[in-house]
Amino acid sequence: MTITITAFADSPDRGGGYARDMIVRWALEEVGQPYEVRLVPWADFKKPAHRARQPFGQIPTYEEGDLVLFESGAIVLHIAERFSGLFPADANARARAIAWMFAAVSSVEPLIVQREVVEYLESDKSWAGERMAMVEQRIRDRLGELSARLGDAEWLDGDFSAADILMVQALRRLEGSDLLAAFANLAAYVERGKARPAFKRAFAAQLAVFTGQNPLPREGERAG
Ligand code: GTB
Repeated sequence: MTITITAFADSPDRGGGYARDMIVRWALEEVGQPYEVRLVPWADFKKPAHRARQPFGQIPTYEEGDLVLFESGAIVLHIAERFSGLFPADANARARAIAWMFAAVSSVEPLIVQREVVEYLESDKSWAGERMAMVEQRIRDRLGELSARLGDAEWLDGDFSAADILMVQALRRLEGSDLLAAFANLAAYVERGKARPAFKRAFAAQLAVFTGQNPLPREGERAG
């Protein structure tokens, strides 16, 4: 059954793999499922046709037969349940992977998003400097906790899972700041995620929307 996702026709990240279709692309690449992409121009985001797929008029969405899903975390959860490769077989390990998925989207990423809010939407306010210092300290504290838990493990809980996709993508939002670099094991964790062939294919596919060039071939396909 054909899987179709939505993505920005004109992504503000200029193909940097930060827009949230990247999460869905990466998950689909990990499980080896081909997908089609419906590119949504800015003018169509809040139109009824797109809101029928995504009530807030955002990307990404996921369509598979009669199923229409929104929220990147829920989409990755569905992909991990539907196809093998992103969840452990053991029921308890799977429950822990789901807990880490929630941790990424509700305990780590919102703090990081706050920093972007200050940077992009509040920087002209008289209190922006003070607020940024507070927000960055909260991020440092949370990263310290995450770093302590990760220790020298490769992934969050045993083998690579759906949770690592969400966590790596959340932490990638700090690329270029010294906040991530201050925690060597977290920076290395992000690099491990980015080194995965599935990440590279997803990244190339997202970048290709921006550059108009063909993405990397998927496994088993010939380049050219
Ligand atoms: N909770 C939802 C989910 O996870 O699916 C959030 C979806 C969301 O924020 N979508 C954004 C969107 O559609 C795009 S990804 N925005 C348009 C709108 O709200 O009208 C967020 C994003 C956008 C841009 C960058 N960037 O330029 O680096 C990074 C991330």
